[in-house]
Amino acid sequence: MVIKNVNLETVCGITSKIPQSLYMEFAFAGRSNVGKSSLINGLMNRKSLARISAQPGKTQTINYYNINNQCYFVDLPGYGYTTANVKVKEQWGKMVERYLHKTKMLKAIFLLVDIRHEPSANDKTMYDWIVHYGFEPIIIATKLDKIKKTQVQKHIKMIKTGLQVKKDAVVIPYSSMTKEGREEIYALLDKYLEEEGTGAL
Ligand SMILES: Nc1nc2c(ncn2[C@@H]2O[C@H](COP(=O)(O)OP(=O)(O)O)[C@@H](O)[C@H]2O)c(=O)[nH]1
Ligand SMILES: [Mg+2]
Repeated sequence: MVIKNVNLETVCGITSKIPQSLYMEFAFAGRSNVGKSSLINGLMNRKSLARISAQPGKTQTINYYNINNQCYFVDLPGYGYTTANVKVKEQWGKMVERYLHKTKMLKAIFLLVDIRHEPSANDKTMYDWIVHYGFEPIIIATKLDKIKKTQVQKHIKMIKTGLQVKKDAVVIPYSSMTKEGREEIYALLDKYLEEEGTGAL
């Protein structure tokens, strides 16, 4: 996968119209601070195009990164971590639901969860929404470098159980520090692009 050109093309606010893209979209979802911007930067090979925020929950926009005029990475707004009873009325919920409802070019969704923790109620809700809209999310277990190698399988199992994923669901452990897991994600993206006849990145 060769990423030559990346460009933050569209930023959608709460009232903006969801754009109808010319190219296939790959969306990234997850709670604030899970490492979404870090993953997107890592995939784009840019240090800080997608902002890495010290203040969780600040980004309430949907950001479209044009990749090589071949596809988009869509950075969805992050949700809170601790809310026990999720109210779909929350801003992020509205935006994410509207996106899932309106987009026509979405090919796959990556759902990020922290490899250290059991998925939260919000993670589960997000997972269920994605399934409801007809997608089987690709789970990225972030911050792989924060746990011991011997603990990885146990934590992946915990995430699968917490989200009640299908048996053959894909969970890719990833670290933005070491970039472990990146090749696996590139391979998936290339597979989708080739399926559509777009050609690998
Ligand atoms: N150790 C470690 N820290 C990470 C990793 N990914 C993100 N972080 C840190 O977690 C914080 C939140 O990351 P960010 O990408 O802004 O999360 P976002 O809110 O989901 O976009 C930042 O301080 C990052 O440096 C990772 O894989 N390993
Ligand atoms: Mg972010």
